[in-house]
Amino acid sequence: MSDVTTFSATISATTRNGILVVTIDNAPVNATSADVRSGLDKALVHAEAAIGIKGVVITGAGKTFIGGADITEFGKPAIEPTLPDVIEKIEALSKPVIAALNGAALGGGLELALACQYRIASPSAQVGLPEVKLGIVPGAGGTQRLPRLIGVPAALDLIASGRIAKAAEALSLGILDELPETDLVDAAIEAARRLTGASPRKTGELTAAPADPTEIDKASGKILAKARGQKAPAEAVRLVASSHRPLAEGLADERATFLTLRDSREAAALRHIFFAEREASKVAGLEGIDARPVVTIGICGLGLMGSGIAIAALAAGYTVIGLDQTQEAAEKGHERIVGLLERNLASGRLDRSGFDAQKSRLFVTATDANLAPCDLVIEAVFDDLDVKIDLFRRLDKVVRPDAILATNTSYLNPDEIAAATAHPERVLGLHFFSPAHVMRLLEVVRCEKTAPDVLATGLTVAKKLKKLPVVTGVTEGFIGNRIFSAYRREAEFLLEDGALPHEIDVALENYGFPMGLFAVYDMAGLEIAWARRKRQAATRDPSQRYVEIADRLCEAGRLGQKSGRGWYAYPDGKRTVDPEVTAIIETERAKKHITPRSFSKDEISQRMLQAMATEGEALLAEGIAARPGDIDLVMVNGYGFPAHKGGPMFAKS
Ligand code: T1G
Repeated sequence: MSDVTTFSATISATTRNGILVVTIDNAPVNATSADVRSGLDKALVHAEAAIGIKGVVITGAGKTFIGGADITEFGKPAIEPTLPDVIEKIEALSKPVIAALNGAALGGGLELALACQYRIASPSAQVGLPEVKLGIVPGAGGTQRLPRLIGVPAALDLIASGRIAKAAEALSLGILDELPETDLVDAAIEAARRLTGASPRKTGELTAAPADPTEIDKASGKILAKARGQKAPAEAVRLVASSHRPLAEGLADERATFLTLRDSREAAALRHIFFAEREASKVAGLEGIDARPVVTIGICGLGLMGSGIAIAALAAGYTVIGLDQTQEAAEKGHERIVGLLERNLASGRLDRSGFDAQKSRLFVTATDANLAPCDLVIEAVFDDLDVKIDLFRRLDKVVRPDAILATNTSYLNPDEIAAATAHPERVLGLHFFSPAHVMRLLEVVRCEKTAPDVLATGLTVAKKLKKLPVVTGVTEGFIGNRIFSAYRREAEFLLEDGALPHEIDVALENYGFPMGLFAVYDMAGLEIAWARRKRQAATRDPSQRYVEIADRLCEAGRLGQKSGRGWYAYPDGKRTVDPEVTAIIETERAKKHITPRSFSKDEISQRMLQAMATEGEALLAEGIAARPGDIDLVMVNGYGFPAHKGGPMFAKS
């Protein structure tokens, strides 16, 4: 076994056939930390000087090549050498450097590979420059070298969207040179030897053809339209579109832009979301608790929500047994689910074998007893307490005592449902967001009696369903709907105080929401909230401010877009400010002797933010939410809160 040279704690190398094979070993994702950069720098100096070394291969240990720069170092004093220093040394080396991508090469990882003379990858490798998703731009040459390698339009698509490309696409784009069938490092050594003495392939020395403005607009138009006030995507477009400049000039502009964006509030917000997503599934008290095995999932109620959950479960590899009230309803549910699978097949999201495999794991029935094999049953039936309690009591007689029962209820108290069953410790809430096969967010509701391993199972299943699980305690509306209710209440207070629906909606869209609250309200329909307000009327605290405007609208038959009128009018389907609504609002103000005043966009958005943050603080104080980041994740992933503002708790911090 050839001897190993250690250049730093995370960088070691062996020499094989005159090629220095450098391995980056910096768990968990080989981020280019200061130690990685220092070790690479020393290895390159050694390779340049050593007569016996003819070339260099750089590869990663584990399942990632390099997951990117070490974002935990952001905001701390820079430690030399910087990543651009290392990358410049790679490109300047007099001997060929080969990147052997054993896994994902993202951000700085791809930038390092781009400076190598040859890039080969394992079939599982992925490449991407996802920096815009962190509110920054590539800061180590990506916006300058990638367009030189694959042209401006293709580079724009990857950099401005931050999307990840699989190995085959990367090969066809020209980012990768080879996907060897043989051992990756052996093939890389072979490539290094082939390139020894050949004319060097230096990406930085390629010239990027000047970009055609129509190409730029085509490649970036959609992305910028979705940016909704974010700076990074537009800066990424600017840098890539001007990559025909001399390399040094482009690199200097890119680095300065990266440093400015890296220290921005927007980037801090997106890093907050990035780390919050990874914190959310670390639940106190579950360390060392194993999840129960789940192979077969029962789904009760095969309507829109149940079918969406079934699609997610089938895609995750589970067997699904769907139950509905009658065989006819069950068959209709089966049709609905297969229809969704066929849409996935038609769109290319599923290939034929995947479609057949998933369809073969779907069963439907109207007989409770057929749910006996289920390890987990999720109910998505009508949101009525008696209906759910009756169902869980029936299921108690059918499924094994260790099978888990999950309620998808949005507003009912899962503790009441659990209390009605024989084994309340096996009950938890899995609150999906509709459409359940699209929305990532999943509130995992820890009921009073939920056993730890049942909660751990909920989290494990959520991850397998490719959901973003956030644990919540039991309160009306859990985290998301409770905050949304506070946000809606504040909006109605603002109406009484002098603002109009469209003014509030414009302020929220200006802040970064994709749609204003009242427009969303009209789309969802006003009747469900009206029914809930009527249910609560008898027990409403008279000392609490209550706004009756929404009730007046509903009483006037203004139930939202479907009824043609709601907070807005919809002549020929177009959302339009309606003077009738303004008159209703003015009447309600007069009843309370309120003298209306005008509000600026900022005042409106700050009042709405404050209402959400105040409710969030209450959820933390009550132990319903474990950490502010969890609340931010729910509002960003379930309610359209702009991720580049970090969520209500971050935004008000
Ligand atoms: N820096 C520091 N820590 C990171 C990290 C990074 N770049 N990426 C992940 N981690 C941590 C993460 O917080 C978690 O920590 C653990 O690694 C496992 O992560 C100069 C400036 C690589 C696809 O945006 O997309 O390069 O919770 O659960 O599911 O131009 O991590 O264990 O304590 O996500 O296997 C650009 C971000 C950076 C990619 C692996 N790169 N990472 O997924 O693991 S900016 C990115 C990912 C940049 C340059 C610029 C994924 C992954 P803990 P994980 P995974």
